[in-house]
Amino acid sequence: MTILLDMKGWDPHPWIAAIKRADPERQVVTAVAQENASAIRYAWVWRPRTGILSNLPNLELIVNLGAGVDALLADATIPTHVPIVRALDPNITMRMTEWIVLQVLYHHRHIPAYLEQQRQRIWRALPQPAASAVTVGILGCGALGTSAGVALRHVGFEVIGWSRTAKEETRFKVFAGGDCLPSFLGQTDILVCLLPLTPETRGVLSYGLFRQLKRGGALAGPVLVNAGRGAQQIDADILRALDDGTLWAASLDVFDPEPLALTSQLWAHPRAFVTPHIAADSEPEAMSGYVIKQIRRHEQGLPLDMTVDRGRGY
Ligand code: NDP
Ligand code: OXD
Repeated sequence: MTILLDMKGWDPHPWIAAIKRADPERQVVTAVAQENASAIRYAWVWRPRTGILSNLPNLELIVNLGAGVDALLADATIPTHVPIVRALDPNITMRMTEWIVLQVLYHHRHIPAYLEQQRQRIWRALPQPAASAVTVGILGCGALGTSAGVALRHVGFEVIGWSRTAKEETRFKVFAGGDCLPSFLGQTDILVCLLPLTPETRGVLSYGLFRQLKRGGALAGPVLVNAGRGAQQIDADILRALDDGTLWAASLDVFDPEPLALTSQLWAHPRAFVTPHIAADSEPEAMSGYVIKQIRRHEQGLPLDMTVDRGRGY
């Protein structure tokens, strides 16, 4: 019942230690060799090396150690008969909710302007609308979008969402499908993107979309918050929209490619706020405990949470 751990850009040691604490009997390897290939039953991966999962004869489950599976599914060699689950534990969900609420409040409460005023020793109150006068529209109402939306409602914002399929029960109004997108955008003051990256969502955050956001709302203009994936946004369109007033401000955690190029004008734009893909990090201790529980469920023949639908791409 060996676990293969393969993570691009992450130190495996805290993960190995956390797995050992959660399940001391479990063997963990970080490379595939002739003598261990047949013992590997589980692969825990984050952006795995291309081809590493292709020759494991007894692989039963692939665990993606983050919410987004775009990098994993981009590897055409991953075995098609092995189920994939996303390791989406409450820890990562709450981290994302923190980041989204922080960004929405950052713009709503004029933090960039007050930081500038503080630097200049200016004591001046800016007009402050109530949260209830502002509508946050969330693109992608899955696990993360729903959690963030519920938290924003508690703070007092109006919240609406957009998803691919219609929902029977939702905690806030959710528009479904492309036909409803204009009506969703036309009501949105602050646009939050928590979509997975798929062929349909690539490049969705474009100038044409920004122009459909609500005008004349309680804020100085529409705001974009993106923590989905960088390839969903067209950076040149964001800069153009910020410069001509189509967007008032933007908070961006994801870029394509990452890290964001040193030459990008987004770094220095006065109304762009950039973070280095840290909205919701996967934390080894919390996530290993969660994944080990999933594996035990699998070993007892019980259904798994958060299985990935390869056809949909998320
Ligand atoms: P889920 O799979 O739970 O939810 C995805 C949502 O997007 C669903 O509501 C889905 O609709 C909707 N959706 C997908 N495709 C479309 C489409 N073409 N049109 C309209 N709606 C669509 O994902 P999560 O909430 O768990 O995660 C979302 C993304 O957040 C991840 O894929 C990842 O890219 C990103 N992320 C970023 C992190 C960071 O640190 N910046 C950390 C973690 C995740 P439906 O409900 O109908 O299926
Ligand atoms: C994720 C991420 O998808 O951190 O979990 O981007």
